[in-house]
Amino acid sequence: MTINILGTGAIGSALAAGAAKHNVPYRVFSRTPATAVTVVSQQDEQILLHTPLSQPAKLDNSDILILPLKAHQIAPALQQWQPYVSEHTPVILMHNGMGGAEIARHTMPDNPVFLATTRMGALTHSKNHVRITGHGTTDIGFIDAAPGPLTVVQEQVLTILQHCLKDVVWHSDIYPSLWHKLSINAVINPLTALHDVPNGALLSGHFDSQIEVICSETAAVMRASGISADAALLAANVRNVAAATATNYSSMHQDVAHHRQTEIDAINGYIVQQATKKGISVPENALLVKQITALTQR
Ligand code: KPL
Repeated sequence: MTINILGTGAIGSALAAGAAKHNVPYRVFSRTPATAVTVVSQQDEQILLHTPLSQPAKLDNSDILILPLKAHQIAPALQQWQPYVSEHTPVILMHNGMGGAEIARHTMPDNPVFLATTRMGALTHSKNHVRITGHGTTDIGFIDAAPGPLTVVQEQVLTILQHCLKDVVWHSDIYPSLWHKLSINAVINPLTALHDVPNGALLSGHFDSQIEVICSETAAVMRASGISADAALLAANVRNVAAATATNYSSMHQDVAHHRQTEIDAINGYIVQQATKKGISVPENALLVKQITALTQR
């Protein structure tokens, strides 16, 4: 069983380093020519990863395809890989924001698809240097929420991920975890990008009322989507994450700084889209989408 990791981003590289360390066979793929990444662990151990392959390889039932990519890279990546997987190849999506599940259902309708979100900290220092900054939990579950015992494939995917990442928790329904992560990203990512500040700056008091409004809009959409949510608790989670990552620049801040496409459509844009379907008004989220889009089109 080989794990096939798409991209050379921080989380994918951290995952590959975990595989390398625990003798799990792995391959890394990059669409653009790339040299091997070195991952520095929290104990300052240096792990040199395999050189990324630039072309997809034929996968069989026992291989796993993992996409720790940006939300907007999921559709082209799944389309590119679709001819190379068997309908039984497990596919794991790991991205900020939402919408990947719908794309996977469309592109690989028969594959076992898993959705994961991680609180592990990893930062790209230079093109081929990644540093692991914190060992947070990774939550994973199947695309279709299902209580009851795990299937053989689900058990295999969980076990292999647990070998690569220290702390992996299975959820019979992953959607509450994904929505809670989304509610944190919906505040920290656009505000830090718009105001050009690190995550900890959101604790200054200056952003309090805006944080409350974004969280109360998001909580309303979550409840309408069947996820229990309390605006004050969401805001408290945002503050905890901002405090725990105070000196970090959010991924959206970095995308804006490097003139890259942001994940705004999969984060606040997804909240607006779901709100529209449910007839809920979310003007603050809509404004953030507009402002970030304007910022990146300058
Ligand atoms: O996931 C993140 C991101 O930057 O995308 C947070 C949680 C905001 C940490 O920076």
